[in-house]
Amino acid sequence: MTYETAAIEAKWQSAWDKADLFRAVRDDRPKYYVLEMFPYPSGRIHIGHVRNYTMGDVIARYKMSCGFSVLHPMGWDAFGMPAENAAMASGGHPKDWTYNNIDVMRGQMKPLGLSIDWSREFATCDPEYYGQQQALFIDMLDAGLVYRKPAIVNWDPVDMTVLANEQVIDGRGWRSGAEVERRELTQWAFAISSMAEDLLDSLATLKDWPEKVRLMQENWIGKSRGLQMTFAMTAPVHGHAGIEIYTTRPDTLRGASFIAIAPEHPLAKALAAENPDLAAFNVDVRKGGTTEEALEKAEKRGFDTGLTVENPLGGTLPIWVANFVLMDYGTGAIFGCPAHDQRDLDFARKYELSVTDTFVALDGGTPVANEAFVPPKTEKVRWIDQPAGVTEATGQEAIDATIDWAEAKGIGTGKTQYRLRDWGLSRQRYWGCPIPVVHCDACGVVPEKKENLPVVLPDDVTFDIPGNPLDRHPTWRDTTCPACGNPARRETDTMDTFVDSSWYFARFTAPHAKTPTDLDEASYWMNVDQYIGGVEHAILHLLYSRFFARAMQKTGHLPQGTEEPFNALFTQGMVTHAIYQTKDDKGRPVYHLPEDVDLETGTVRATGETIEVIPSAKMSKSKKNVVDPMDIIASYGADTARWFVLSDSPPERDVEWTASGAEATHKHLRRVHRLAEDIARADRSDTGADADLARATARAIAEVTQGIEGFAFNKSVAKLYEFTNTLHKSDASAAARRDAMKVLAQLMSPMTPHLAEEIWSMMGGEGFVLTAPWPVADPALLVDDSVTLPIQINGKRKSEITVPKDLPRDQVEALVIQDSAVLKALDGGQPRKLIVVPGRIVNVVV
Ligand code: ANZ
Ligand code: ZN
Repeated sequence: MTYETAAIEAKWQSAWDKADLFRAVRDDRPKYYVLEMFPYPSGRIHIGHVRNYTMGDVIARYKMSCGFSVLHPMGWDAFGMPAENAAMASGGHPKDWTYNNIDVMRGQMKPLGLSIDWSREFATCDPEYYGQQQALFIDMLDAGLVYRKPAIVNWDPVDMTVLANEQVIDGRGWRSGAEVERRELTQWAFAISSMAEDLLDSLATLKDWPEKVRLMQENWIGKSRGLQMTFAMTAPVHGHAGIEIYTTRPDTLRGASFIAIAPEHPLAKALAAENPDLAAFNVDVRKGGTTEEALEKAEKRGFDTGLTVENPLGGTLPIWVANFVLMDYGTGAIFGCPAHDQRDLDFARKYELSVTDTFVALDGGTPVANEAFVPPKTEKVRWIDQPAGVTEATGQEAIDATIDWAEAKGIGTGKTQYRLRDWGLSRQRYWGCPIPVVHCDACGVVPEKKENLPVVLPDDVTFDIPGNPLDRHPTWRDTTCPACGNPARRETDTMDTFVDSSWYFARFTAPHAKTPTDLDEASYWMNVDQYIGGVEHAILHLLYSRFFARAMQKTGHLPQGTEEPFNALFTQGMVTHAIYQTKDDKGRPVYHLPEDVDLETGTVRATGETIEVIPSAKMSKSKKNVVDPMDIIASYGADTARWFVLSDSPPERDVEWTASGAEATHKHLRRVHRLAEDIARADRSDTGADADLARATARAIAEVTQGIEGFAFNKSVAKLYEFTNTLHKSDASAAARRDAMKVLAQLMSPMTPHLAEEIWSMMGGEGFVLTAPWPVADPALLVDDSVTLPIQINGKRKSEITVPKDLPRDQVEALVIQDSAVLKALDGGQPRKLIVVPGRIVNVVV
């Protein structure tokens, strides 16, 4: 028989299904919950998915073999813009587009032979799921964890619609091309910043998370200690007697040359009411979108109010309205310090404001013109007329001293501040979870009654005109008030799709419960023991999930001990592929499909042009370097695809897909298959090599296991190659080789489960290789590597001793004093000195 991948893989997949091996059941085994970040149903699975799910599958299968009751679920992060965009482009319905894609992708995932409990599958756009999300929302509303507040959104003035950040391209609406404006709307927000401190402190407990992810979260939460300080107005205006600013660099106070307030600052608004120029300025500078990037890039612009504040260090400072000051951070007002802040310097140069240094480097180095120099926090510098009186001090010392000084003078207070803002969740879109509240003229905002959930999205909507179709759907939008029964209006905003993915891991523990979770099930299965996904989710998704776990505890939907829902996190690298390119006559790159180039000659087959190879690039359709996992499965089988994505590179790094690598992988698996057939037929008597093979087997078990446990699958794969070679060359007895082959099948089973089952059955293994207990290496067989140490007595070589290589020093010593030559020299006494140089020599002084 040859290695018929299609037949073998289909056979074992249906056998697993029939035996219902992947259903997560509660029993007396310890539990293990492994989860890969669930996919967005974009249309087809890509090779990156294959790598992600294969890694999860290795862990899941390994843990099953180790005797755990494993939960390994899969679902679909199914709401979001692309479905609406597709509907707008092709006239279809987002729901059809989404569920069709799910069917296609599920169909592509099944042939991979993943050990998924499909009975728990759900899509976040299933009313059963989002109805429970609505219930959770209402409970969070009761608990004060979600509230309404004014927020700034991107407004497309031509399409008359709110845009998501990703729909703003270079400051313009993606469809209309119109310059985007910032508008203030009342929006729902989750009170995530109220948990900032806990979300920060608790990062330290996440020992099995990548350091870089913890650091990214820490920076995102952005704790800083600064000074909140009031500058008295020279003359009060509109009831404003002073301007309160927030600074993280109070040490630079002496360099303050102006005050800048946000266009949305109450004083700016009050002044704009009677100053049309300022009103126009305030509107104008809010064009171009709300993204941090847009704000960062925008040119610094200001409006001089003509007003001033008193500077506590003497004189006055002018008050400007500036586009780079944000209303929702700190106090919405700053003092500008051009010498030490680049933004302030650009601003000061533009509007001819003064620039005053507050320190010089100890070596007397002079500041660079037009380049702001932030005082180093940890290095000493010499301060000039520092208000708190410091002379030579680090930035941090000067900051602390200035805060004390301001507090003593009664003009400010030290304040800890977080960069983390509350999470605005309202989206003016159709394809999302409806926010389950009703607006009533008499009662205000009223949550929908739980028995009326889910608030289901209406199907009869059109996407031919811009805006949110829910807004123009009267029979859905118009309803009655759950409190008073009078006519009322449904909230037409839907939830940010990040909400859907912030608690799905908890829902998997009881996917059909009539409440968001079933506490009993959640207590059993939570936490996720191993979470695996892309580093692109290192900040928002993980932070939101950590917030939701806490919120679900507060609202009684998760038990204690789940506030950090992911015990261990692994972020995997990408699968890359070379780009093959030539240049056209204008020097622009032209990309070629792999099948159109001849790699031996390095030319384009059709034209003979020489290609340039850009190695290991991110796959992209436009660069023609995408490999379709379905093609690989069709030509080589799933096991080849699985084995390849695990080999060559550590899982956290990128792995480059190459046709030759795939070919070599397949050849290897075919060889293993043939070897198994040979061994199954073999009937040889003992040759004496059995002990060597047993030792090689023990070492393979130990190293493959270590590789899996330590997320170094590439090392496990490398060891399996080596062990296969050993087995191939071995002239041990038929029985010994059969035993070794069975172990090889077991060790390969997490990576190439179909081939492993096939071999297991060829070897007469009982049941499934998956359910056979994971092999254990005999420790005695692991310490076979021995060394021979010469023994010197009083400097002369008198004897030698052979010991296992890793034998601890004290055990070597114990053996040395029993050596006959040593016993003789000691003559019943104790050695004066006994020195073991591990692996080298033993010196005895008598
Ligand atoms: C004076 C100063 C001098 C500042 C200097 C920086 C450097 P982090 O550290 O990221 O929290 N700031 C405060 N509120 C702001 C707002 N609403 N919009 C825009 N900028 C604002 O940032 C804190 C610093 O950002 C503050 O410290 C303030 O500028 C500015 F050499 O005050 B600083
Ligand atoms: Zn009412």
